[in-house]
Amino acid sequence: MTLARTDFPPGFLFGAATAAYQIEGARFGGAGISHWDSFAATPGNVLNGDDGATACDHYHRWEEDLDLLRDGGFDAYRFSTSWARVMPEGRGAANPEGLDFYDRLVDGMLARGLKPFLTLYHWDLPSDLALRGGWMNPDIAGWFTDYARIVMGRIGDRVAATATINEPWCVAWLSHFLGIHAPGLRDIRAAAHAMHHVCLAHGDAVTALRSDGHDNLGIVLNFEQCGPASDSDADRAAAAREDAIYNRWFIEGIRSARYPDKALEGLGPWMPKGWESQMERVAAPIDWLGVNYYTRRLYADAPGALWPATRGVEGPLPKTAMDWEIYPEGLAFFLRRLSTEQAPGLPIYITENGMAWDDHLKGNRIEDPQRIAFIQSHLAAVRDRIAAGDDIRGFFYWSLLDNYEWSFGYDRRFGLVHVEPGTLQRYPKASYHALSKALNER
Ligand code: PNW
Repeated sequence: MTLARTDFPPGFLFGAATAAYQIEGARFGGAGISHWDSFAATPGNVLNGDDGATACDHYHRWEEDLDLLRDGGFDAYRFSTSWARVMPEGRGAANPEGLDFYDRLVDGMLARGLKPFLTLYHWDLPSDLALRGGWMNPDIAGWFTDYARIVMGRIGDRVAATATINEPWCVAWLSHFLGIHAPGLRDIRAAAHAMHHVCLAHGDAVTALRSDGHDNLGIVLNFEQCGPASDSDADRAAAAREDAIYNRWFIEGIRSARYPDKALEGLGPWMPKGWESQMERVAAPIDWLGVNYYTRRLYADAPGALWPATRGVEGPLPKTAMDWEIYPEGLAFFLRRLSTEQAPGLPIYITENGMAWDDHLKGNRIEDPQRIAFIQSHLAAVRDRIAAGDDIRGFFYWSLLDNYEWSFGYDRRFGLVHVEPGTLQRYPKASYHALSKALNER
């Protein structure tokens, strides 16, 4: 890696990210069942039928994992709390063992000089709430706010920054329209309701947490460049519809108290009653924005199909093991658009960026030059946007560990650190050492 810490402003934070269900292991220690437990147990939903029952066993190996971050020279760690671990039924009584775990984890970060970046919801919805309609039920705004207050009441005094929700596009659209994630629905009305309720839950939680005296509150959004499959007007319009759903709905709702008209063309008829009068709740002021960026996708018009009436088309660029095109220009595009048009003045952290690669242990080592090049090219995009004046405060690699990649199970590996199936032993990859070397140059 030719870029180093010295190419970034003083105070710029380098970190790595994980999420509870993907690494901890689930359904022990007093935790309840989440909708990912049952989704994964249903044949056909997840590659190889993998689930998060053991995952990386981080719940028992967290000290070793935090040591990896400290030894690598990282400044910060982005992690999430599991709602079902904290409140087994989603509402009502908290699980003391779960809260104690996160309390120790945060103290462990501080003891190692790592800034804790908390995400309150990274997809493991308690199953009892899913049975009540989950994100389709407007009551989720209250359920989520109560949960957020309990977590923050316990660890909010020691976290550096707090995000309400990870990737609301995935929570709402991928899960209720595309059917890829729990609860696996393909229903435009369910999706429209979830698209709004996830914004309400975010806004209400921010307002409540702020009134409890917490600060540095934000949200983590995912952005994917939506390109037209051809120069035709029809394909350009198709890409613009996807862009409105994916890259505009959430940030424009939160910053301008308005969802984009282009998305309402399709979702308007399916929205929950009275949504227009609730936009001020969505638009509660936030202190920072987390940007997750991986790739671009090309879209063609699909006339006659249900709105947004698009079809993904394979692009020409080199791809990762997810079949995602490697396209660092897209990261620069979003940083510029956010900083100049959609959210001027809002500090940005890159909260996820990384790649899956089919790397394997050879002896004790993993050579992953593709991942090193990926990190390098995306960091260069960040550096260029900082030079252009964007207020970007940090970069978190996804992910610290090879982990449970949702519908792809353990088959797709994003980690800087390999986790050997079976033994769960950790082996830092060449990319971990390269990034660590870049960070230790001062
Ligand atoms: C993000 N898509 O998920 C998540 O925040 C992580 O938990 C996940 O491991 C990581 O990216 C890598 O996938 C996404 O289909 C999952 O467009 C799917 C999509 C986007 C983001």
